[in-house]
Amino acid sequence: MWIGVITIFPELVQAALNEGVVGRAIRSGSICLELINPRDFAQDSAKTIDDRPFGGGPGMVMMAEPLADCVRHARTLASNKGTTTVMLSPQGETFDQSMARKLSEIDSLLLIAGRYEGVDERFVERYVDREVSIGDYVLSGGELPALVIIDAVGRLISGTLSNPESVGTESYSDGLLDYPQFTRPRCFEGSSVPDVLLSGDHKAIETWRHNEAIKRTWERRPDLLLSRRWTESEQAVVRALHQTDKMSDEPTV
Ligand code: 4GS
Repeated sequence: MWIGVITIFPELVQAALNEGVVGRAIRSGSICLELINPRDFAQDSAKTIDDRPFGGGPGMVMMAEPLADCVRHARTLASNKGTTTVMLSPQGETFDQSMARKLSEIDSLLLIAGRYEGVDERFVERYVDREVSIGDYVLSGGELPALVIIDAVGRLISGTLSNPESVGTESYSDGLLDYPQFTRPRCFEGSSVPDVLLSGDHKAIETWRHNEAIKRTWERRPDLLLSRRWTESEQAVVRALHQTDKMSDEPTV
């Protein structure tokens, strides 16, 4: 997969992508990463890429022309087919695991990380396919959101994870939070590992983990469960939760 990032801080983006699973994917060639700096496309000797907003107000706005030149250049670098151009902004659709899955299937992705108060809307209208937000808060730049997308998408690309099975069993992949994990030692500060995990009974372990995942999801993120059809085991676990101790802890949604 080809991934381009348009940013005035390419060193910031590069530094984060030298490490870990995605760093390895870049070194191995599963991901081809290209960083493009709008300053290189500025039209004056001062390399200006921002200007004051028409209509007044605080802060600066990124100019349309250097960004447009940047995108046109980036598209010549991207491999063959059409590039999907995504701009990171709080005005976009909220990023989630299902969007990550869909983006991981495309051939080439161009991410635009803005700075300042915003980006000239005429550039957005003409060059951006979709705006994506990583959450309802305001950051100082689109670089961290771009890195979030690259990380979530990059680890799904084939040849990236050494154990492809772990993609399928983790949080959100089936709409549930993860079950609790334990490793050695068996006893830590007086607290021991649940017996079932030491039983060697693989079927019992699988059932326990699935039930724990449902419990956690119901207690911590009821919205995730309520937004989908419930399986038999989900209904049973939630019913049992209510019958035992904590009717008072029932989430209010
Ligand atoms: C986000 C966000 C963001 C908005 C960038 C103000 C600098 C900043 N981008 N998800 N200008 N949240 N962008 O806060 O994507």
